[in-house]
Amino acid sequence: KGFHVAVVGATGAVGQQMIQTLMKEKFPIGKLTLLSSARSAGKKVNVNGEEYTVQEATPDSFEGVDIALFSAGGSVSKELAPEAVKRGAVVVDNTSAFRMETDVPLVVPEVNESDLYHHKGIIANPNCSTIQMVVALEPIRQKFGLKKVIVSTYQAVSGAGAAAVEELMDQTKAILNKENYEPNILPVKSDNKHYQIAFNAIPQIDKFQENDFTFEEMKMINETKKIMHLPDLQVAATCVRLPIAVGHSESVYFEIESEHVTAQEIKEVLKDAPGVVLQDEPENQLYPMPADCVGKNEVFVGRIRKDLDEPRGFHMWVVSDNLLKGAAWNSVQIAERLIELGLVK
Ligand code: 11C
Repeated sequence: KGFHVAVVGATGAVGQQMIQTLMKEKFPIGKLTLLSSARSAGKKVNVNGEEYTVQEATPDSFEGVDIALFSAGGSVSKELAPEAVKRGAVVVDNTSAFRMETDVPLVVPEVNESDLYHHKGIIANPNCSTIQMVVALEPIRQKFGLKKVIVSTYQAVSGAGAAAVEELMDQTKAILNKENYEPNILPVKSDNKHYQIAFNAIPQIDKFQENDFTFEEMKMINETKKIMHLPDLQVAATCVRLPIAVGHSESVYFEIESEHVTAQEIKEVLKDAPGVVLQDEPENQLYPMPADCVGKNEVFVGRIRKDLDEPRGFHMWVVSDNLLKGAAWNSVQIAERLIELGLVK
């Protein structure tokens, strides 16, 4: 049978990719319902040549829905995900609303698929920059153990939504044309100050927390420990926004438990790891770059080197399409796994 699938946030950067991914993956859809906040309701969306009118999401929108993919912001999820569950739907939520709740599994299928068995209606999809990092780290942990991770990110503006991509494009044109412009979205729409992103690097993604890390950095730290079931893992992150439309990159330093492991052994593990494409041939200048990963589901890893001082330390470069593996594809993949494991009614 086909499933009744609802996409909440259907007009957003991630929602659009969710619809395309459902189609590309030939997801077993019996009925598709496209929902949004009141602001975007009424917009038309074309799906495989068929025009859908996006409806305002209300509790009753979820009557008869089997699987609901949410990506319309944390407050929409907080209000409506429990309503969807009450009406019998399984929710895959792409916001940070429920990620750290103990009875909500936070899932990256390549890493902790078995956590799906404990779901109580809501499954959280992790933050994009966390997902691509744990896909690369988990196979290394399985073989060699993992003690410490220090990551610096180089993140695309689409992580902040479609309007941020528009801001980058408009600003770039304005600067090239020597025209005036007023930044008003990045780094964080609701924060006090806004800065130029074109031809710049902004070391702030999401709001600052009391400990002077940003919320994006704390998401990478806390979500990594939860997904990998390593509460004592040492993790630190610095998250930076760059003038790139799509594709997050990360410089990851990690320390393993085992000694005497070579960079070649790390490469061997990643070569066969699920969801990973190894692109690491310095002699041929082969390494991952965001421009090459747009539209692809995998996580690309390269620049693997052993640290010159720390015998258990390594460096690697990890790139992925933040809207696909970082969001839409990971959500659809969770939904596919739920069906295959018999966890959707
Ligand atoms: C960004 N990582 O690049 C953020 C976007 O918690 O799902 C994803 C926010 C989230 O701005």
